[in-house]
Amino acid sequence: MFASSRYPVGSRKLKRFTPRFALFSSPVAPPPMPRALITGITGQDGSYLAEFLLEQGYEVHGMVRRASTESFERITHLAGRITLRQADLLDPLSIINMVSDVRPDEIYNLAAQSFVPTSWSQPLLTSEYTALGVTRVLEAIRLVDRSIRFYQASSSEMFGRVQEEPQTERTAFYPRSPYGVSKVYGHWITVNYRESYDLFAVSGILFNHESPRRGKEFVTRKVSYAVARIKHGLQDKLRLGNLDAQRDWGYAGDFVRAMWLMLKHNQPVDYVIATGKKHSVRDLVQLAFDRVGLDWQKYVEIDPQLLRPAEVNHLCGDASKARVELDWSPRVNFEQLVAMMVDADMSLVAREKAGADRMAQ
Ligand code: NAP
Ligand code: G4F
Repeated sequence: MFASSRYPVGSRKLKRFTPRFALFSSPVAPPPMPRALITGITGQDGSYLAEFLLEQGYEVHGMVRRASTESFERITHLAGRITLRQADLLDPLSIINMVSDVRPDEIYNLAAQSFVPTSWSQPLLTSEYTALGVTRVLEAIRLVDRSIRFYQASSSEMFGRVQEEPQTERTAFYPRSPYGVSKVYGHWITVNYRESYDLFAVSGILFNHESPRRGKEFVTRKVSYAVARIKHGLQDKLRLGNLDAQRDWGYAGDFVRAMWLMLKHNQPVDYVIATGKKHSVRDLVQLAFDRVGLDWQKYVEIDPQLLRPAEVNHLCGDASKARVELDWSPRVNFEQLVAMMVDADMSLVAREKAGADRMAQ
């Protein structure tokens, strides 16, 4: 069914990608642009993926939810090049209408409640977005057009209390948070719709990936932003939780390329995407403070309130299958990533400080 063609034989996709012959002038008209719909386009990954797909010649549509204040900072620079559609993961009809209007070739389902600690304070909302939200998008595909290719943003958090080291596509899941449990549901419902309805639906099991666009509540960005503020004299302490936790941290720009490669592949297959190297939060902190010439031990304090009810102590992925079958490998290493984030926050804080100084005058 999904064999060698870019899209399933006999599907609307094949027609979209087959060059059509013009009547008179040029012998071959260019193929129509492939069309992608990204849920979660305002998030870290959504913004990088939108940029990447535009570079690949896609027409890009993004789902945004209604809010009294817009949170479009990560995609402002793409204004005029992408189309935003209002819908919500909680509202099935809004998703069906959006998919029906856009008629995408590919859907990347990135929208979720993605912050692990919030999943303990809002477990039901987390399951609504992060678990059931996936079924709502899959149902829209099933009802509107089964030839749409679907990417689900699965997570290494599903491995939780890890059952083997490193983790591969065959490692058993043991989630440790309501977020992780919700992602396991999203993962298996994607597999189930692939097997039940013959959808081209794949799940990318992505390990932690970061960037200067990462939300400031996640540990990498919390550290890089605090380092910049301390260096600029705006803050004197950084409070953190578990310094011993270890993660396999990669660069978000590298990881969104893997999402696209999965949907371009000739078979719908799930992949682990990771760098294969793990570092502790302590390593992260030390590197980040070193970058600006400060001794981290003078500034970091442990706040027991930031410890989690159930911790994922260490994660490290083996992405060999993606390397062999998708020709994917990361280009940015951990040291480069930390340097990139600290440097970006040093510039950001300098601009914020200059703005505050101007306001004070
Ligand atoms: P993020 O920055 O937190 O972005 C989440 C996105 O989801 C935002 O655009 C948010 O919109 C949207 N969203 C949340 N609830 C929604 C709802 N009810 N309706 C519509 N949109 C909603 O996350 P990210 O880091 O880019 O991650 C993208 C996806 O990959 C997530 O599913 C995450 O769980 C998963 N993942 C991330 C990593 C990682 O290390 N980054 C690793 C594995 C898996 P607003 O702007 O309106 O809030
Ligand atoms: O940066 P984090 O909050 O990311 P976490 O929990 O690993 O989740 C991220 O990666 C997942 C992939 O595995 C995604 F699915 C998920 O959506 C998200 O993007 O925490 C990383 C580690 C944890 O062990 C945490 O306990 O850092 C530790 N940590 C120590 N002090 C802290 C802090 N984390 C945060 N957020 N804040 C702290 O002060």
